[in-house]
Amino acid sequence: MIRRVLVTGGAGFIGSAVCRLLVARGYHVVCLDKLTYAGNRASLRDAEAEPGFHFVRADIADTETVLELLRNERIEGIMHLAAESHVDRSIDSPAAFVETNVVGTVRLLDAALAHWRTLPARAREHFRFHHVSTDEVFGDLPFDSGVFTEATPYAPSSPYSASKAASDHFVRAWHETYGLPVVLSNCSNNYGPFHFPEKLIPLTILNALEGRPLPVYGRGENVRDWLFVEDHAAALERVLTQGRPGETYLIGGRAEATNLSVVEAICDILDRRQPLPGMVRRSLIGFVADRPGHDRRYAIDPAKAERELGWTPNESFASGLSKTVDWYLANRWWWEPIRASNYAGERLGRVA
Ligand code: NAD
Ligand code: TDX
Repeated sequence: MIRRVLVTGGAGFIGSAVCRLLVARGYHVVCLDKLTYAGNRASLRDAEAEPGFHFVRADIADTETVLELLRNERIEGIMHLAAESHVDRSIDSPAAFVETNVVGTVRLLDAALAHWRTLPARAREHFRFHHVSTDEVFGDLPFDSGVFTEATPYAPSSPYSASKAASDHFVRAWHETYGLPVVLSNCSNNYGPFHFPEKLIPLTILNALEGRPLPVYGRGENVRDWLFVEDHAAALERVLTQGRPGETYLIGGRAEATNLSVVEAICDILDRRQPLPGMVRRSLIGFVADRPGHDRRYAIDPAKAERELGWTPNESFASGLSKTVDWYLANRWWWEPIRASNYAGERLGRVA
């Protein structure tokens, strides 16, 4: 049984949800994070209050430091979430995505393999390297048909998704070539508390709250498949503990929505919670130049995860979105410093 887990990228959006969940379930959690612009110890405030939690600031590419940590902490499972995660930033500066998502993952695999090889036979059998990946590796679906399954061929469109595709391949290669017991999961778009406000949902919530313009790329017709972050974290624990070595699991909430409908829904929730005098927030919506290489539609068939892991989400998109808006309204302490000094909401990812 895995009880001692290293979570990389644990100060990020999904990683912090994973740390909170694992600590609450009694795991010993070591969080390793470089604290890039997207990493934030404030997101770990609750986890840090628990005795079973330990934070280390380090780069996944620092093989020696990671190996020492794996040995000293007697790690039994690695959940690898550290990454550059924003598609628009990958259009502006792709090199950082190769550095962390590809090279960093390979260096982390090296450390994991060196640690795993020194374990006794039984511990080797139970050890897992879990790579947390994205449905974007499968590329672009037509608007009117098709879903991603574990058998869908890789066809990434953006520098971000190309880097995640490459890291998936390296993780699988470490299983096939060296026997490292890996599991992979590819998830659809997450949303929820502690989401960095460069992504569509938190950016829209904060801009709409402040009565600022709401930029919708193209005509807002692109479709994403949304999953509440705590449902994803619960799925990840199951992949780690019940997933079969060498297997991939697709995770998603069967909740497709066009970007325009998501932005409109946020406007309507905020108009009910905090009306702006004399205006409806939908009037803030503006169509702006499209994202280059913008995938039209993502949609996950999560049947394998449901069947083999017994996982289903708790939140519908409507209930999760409403909870998320309420969280941003109640947690200015978390996002006001980010908006003031880290990222104020300017457009990213336009090709000149
Ligand atoms: P995020 O950008 O919020 O967090 C990433 C974290 O990784 C940050 O804390 C950052 O400081 C850390 N990090 C970055 N480079 C590092 C390095 N070299 N060494 C150590 N730490 C480093 O990302 P997120 O949205 O929480 O995504 C987490 C993972 O889940 C990523 O691998 C992403 O590809 C994947 N994923 C995300 C989504 C989504 O909708 N957000 C969906 C599917 C999969
Ligand atoms: O201002 C915006 N206006 C807009 O219309 C922004 C920031 C985005 N969009 C569109 C682009 C996408 O179609 O909204 C959709 C969602 O965009 P993002 O929030 O940037 O997410 P996406 O590109 O879909 O990628 C996310 O989900 C998959 C995460 O950032 C990835 O890390 C994850 O792998």
